[in-house]
Amino acid sequence: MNNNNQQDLTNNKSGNKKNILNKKHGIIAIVGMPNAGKSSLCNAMLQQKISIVSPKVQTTRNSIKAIITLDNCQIIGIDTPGIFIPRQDKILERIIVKTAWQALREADHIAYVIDSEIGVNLENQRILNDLKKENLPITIIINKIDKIRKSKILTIIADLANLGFLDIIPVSALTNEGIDLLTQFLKEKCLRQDWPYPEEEITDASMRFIASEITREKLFLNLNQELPYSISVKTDSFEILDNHQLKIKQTILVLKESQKSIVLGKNGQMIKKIGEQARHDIGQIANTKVHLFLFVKVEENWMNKTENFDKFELNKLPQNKN
Ligand SMILES: Nc1nc2c(ncn2[C@@H]2O[C@H](COP(=O)(O)OP(=O)(O)OP(=O)(O)O)[C@@H](O)[C@H]2O)c(=O)[nH]1
Ligand SMILES: [Mg+2]
Repeated sequence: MNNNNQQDLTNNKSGNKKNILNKKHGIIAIVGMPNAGKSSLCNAMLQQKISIVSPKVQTTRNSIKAIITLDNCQIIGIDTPGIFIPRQDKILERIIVKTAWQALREADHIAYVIDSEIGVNLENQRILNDLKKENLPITIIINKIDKIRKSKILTIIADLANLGFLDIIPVSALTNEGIDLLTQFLKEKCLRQDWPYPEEEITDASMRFIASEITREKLFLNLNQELPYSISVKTDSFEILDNHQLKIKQTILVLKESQKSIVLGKNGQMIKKIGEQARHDIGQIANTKVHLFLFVKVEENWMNKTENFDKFELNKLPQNKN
């Protein structure tokens, strides 16, 4: 976590101490279609939740780094939003996809995640074709193998070999099968000298940001269909109390009054449930008791406030990747 955290997480894995001769690191962009399990994989490799997960597509909107320090090596995995073809009039969709491609700029390796239930379909082929143009080494991760028969894994491996991919690791981010192997494999790919982050750091994201994300995850998990896509969460204040507990105030932005009513729920039941779940998870991650205050606000235009998004240079999006 970076210095804005006000509350720090530490690397909870043992065995990392002292072996600091010949330090090396690698920056690995974890990319793939929406819902392939990229964030779940990041969390599994790190053995700690930093990235939010839901069964809905487009859960991740920002790239976030998982810093996995193993012996002399720092694997920096960038969890990215899913890649898909965004609708031209949907600014948020365009930003999401742009963010994923931007992560490749700083990466020196691509880990491409395929949902094994989907396999090497046309969409995966299209993205892989585009990724080849980045001239970075690509490792393919076949995820969710707990859901399919072994014979299907072999078919996917054969399909990938036909496309010229040979570095293929089947895993399950849910059961952890293959995760150690994957981490060891990626470790071998790390070539750069030194470590960009201190040994105890596990992510570049602040606890403040993760707290907003956790609440957004609970909104994704509790609200139906399209509503989560109309919602943003911002942390207005983040205070460490004298007793080391956290006091956090967050605003949930929605686009219209009817959405506000749904988020609040009958007699405030929905917002209460979301608050309880978010408070629990933030507390677990920060390892302290959390006092969470949620407010719901209608801001018709939050998605289209271009001043928020200027840095994404939307007018410069390459046509085949937007
Ligand atoms: N059975 C099974 N489910 C998994 C596995 N990995 C992820 N999932 C589930 O797949 C869904 C999507 O997982 P995420 O990690 O949010 O996927 P993502 O690729 O980050 O999705 P976006 O951020 O929306 O692009 C969630 O319901 C996960 O619990 C796995 O190995 N096995
Ligand atoms: Mg994700």
